[in-house]
Amino acid sequence: MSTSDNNGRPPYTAGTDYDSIIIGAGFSGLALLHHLRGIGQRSLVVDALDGIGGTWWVNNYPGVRTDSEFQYYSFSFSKEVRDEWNWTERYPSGAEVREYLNFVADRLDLRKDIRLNTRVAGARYDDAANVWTVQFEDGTALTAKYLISGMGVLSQPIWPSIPGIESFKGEKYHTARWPREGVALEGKRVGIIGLGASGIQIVPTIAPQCEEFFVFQRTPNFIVETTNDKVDGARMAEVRRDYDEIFARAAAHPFGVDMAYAEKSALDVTVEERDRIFESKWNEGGFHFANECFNDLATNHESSELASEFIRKKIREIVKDPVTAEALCPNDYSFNGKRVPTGHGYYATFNRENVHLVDVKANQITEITERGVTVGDTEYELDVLIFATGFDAMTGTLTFIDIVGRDGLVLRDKWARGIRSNLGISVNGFPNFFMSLGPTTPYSNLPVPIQLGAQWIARAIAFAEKNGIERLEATPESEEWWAAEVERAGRATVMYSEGLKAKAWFMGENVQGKPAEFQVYMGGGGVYQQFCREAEDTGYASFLAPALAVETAAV
Ligand code: N01
Repeated sequence: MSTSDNNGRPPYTAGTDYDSIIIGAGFSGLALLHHLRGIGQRSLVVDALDGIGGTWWVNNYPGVRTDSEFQYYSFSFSKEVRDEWNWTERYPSGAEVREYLNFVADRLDLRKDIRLNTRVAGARYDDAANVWTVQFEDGTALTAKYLISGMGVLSQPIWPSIPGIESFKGEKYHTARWPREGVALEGKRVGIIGLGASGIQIVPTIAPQCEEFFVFQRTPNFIVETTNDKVDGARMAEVRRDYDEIFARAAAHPFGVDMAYAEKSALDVTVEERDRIFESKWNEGGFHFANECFNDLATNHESSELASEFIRKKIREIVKDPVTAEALCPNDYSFNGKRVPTGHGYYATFNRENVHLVDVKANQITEITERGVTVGDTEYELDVLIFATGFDAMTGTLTFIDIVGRDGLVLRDKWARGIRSNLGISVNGFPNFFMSLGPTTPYSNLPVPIQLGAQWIARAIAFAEKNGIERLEATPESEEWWAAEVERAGRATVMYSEGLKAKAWFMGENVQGKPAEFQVYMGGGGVYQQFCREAEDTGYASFLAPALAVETAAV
């Protein structure tokens, strides 16, 4: 039941501290807070960190920057923010994205409803009262009718289980927990384990500072290099003028980017034409290569392999030592088998004399000692050891804490049998619990589904409040439908077989013991948004769990 207080403030849910509690003060939390305010909700954002920015606050390792171009790596909903914020680089640095998010928080006056340094221990739903109690690690608790996760998709870091990891006496860092004050690397022997999107950004950035730099590589990535041009006033003005169109195109695009659609298969052109197209998109850099060369690099194995061979050729051209070049070439899986990172001089870094690639695929790391890393008979002595070993993606933050729904059902236990949700937004057994970027939301440039998801959740809650619907909760049928669609769409791509071979995080394969299943929706952002619109158009029928469907049918 909603009431309003007598100070002219928006309505609030009687008997609770807030209407909604949002966990996470990154892109998701800010968008959710803004849009929930817009429908009159009294909301609180809580975050364990000591600053605003979520993933961009905590991943402050050297070289961190977006893999997406600035014009679609931001919100489109606020005219004030759009008019006043100036991006300075084609691929903004992590520091600039952090500043942007703080600017958003200030400009939209969000800060007063954000509580930092507040770590959630768990949350429990009380069915009789229809209230969520959020328990904090300091022993305090708050209640709300709605609980919304904006905890991020790649936020639960993984430290590998290498024997002796605790014994290392030098400095040890994870890229996702990099010290805010920075790390002095000059004159030091440095090692890095992990070469996904995080590792490949830090490697070229710190290589000039290290005395000796040992890069321990288990699985090489296909990396598409790029250039990072400055964004001037004229370019900003152009983007500002077209912002709505840019966002709309990104929202319709399978991967949430504003890019052209390739019309041809890589198999339908001559060898010369194929090379010309690959070359031109390689020169445009970053995600342009994966998205704009051909229409089947994500769906046809032969085409994906042709792209793989083109990148292998580039690696051999850039890296002077042929043995190192060969070791950097992925041969066990093909292009798109791992999330393809955008490089900033990664391959050329291996031409530096102080940089040594150590192939730990065949000859694995046997242990970490107090002095360094042992591979076979060789011990590499190090002063600093960096882990860029990734995350328990998509589900990790949600299963790390106890989220307890109806009848004591724990989300972690429910998902141990396989991820189930309706559109990655709502879970049966967890009424009035929503997820921004929940597992099985699109594999995408993320600010786009974050904004659209926050707007969708706000409209759903507004609809429920207006129509006296007390609980929004995925129906069991919708969960089975969505799980089947996620599986169908995923298996239609090369990401399925190649992702399994490459042990990609999007298959859950990077975490020991995690069942192999799609963690994201591979059917495309535009298709996903269409499903979300359909759910809305049917009065959220698939979010009204059976007992309630009857009760609300007359609304
Ligand atoms: O993590 P990853 P990430 N011995 O899981 C290695 C997003 N992101 O943090 O492949 C040796 O990709 C592991 O090796 P292998 C983006 O979506 C975005 O880099 O399992 N190596 C792999 O090389 C990205 O995809 C941005 O053989 C071990 C690495 O650790 C996602 O986050 C920037 C090992 C983990 O790579 C994750 O990226 C950063 C071991 N025992 C991240 N254990 C931007 O957009 C693990 N590895 C800018």
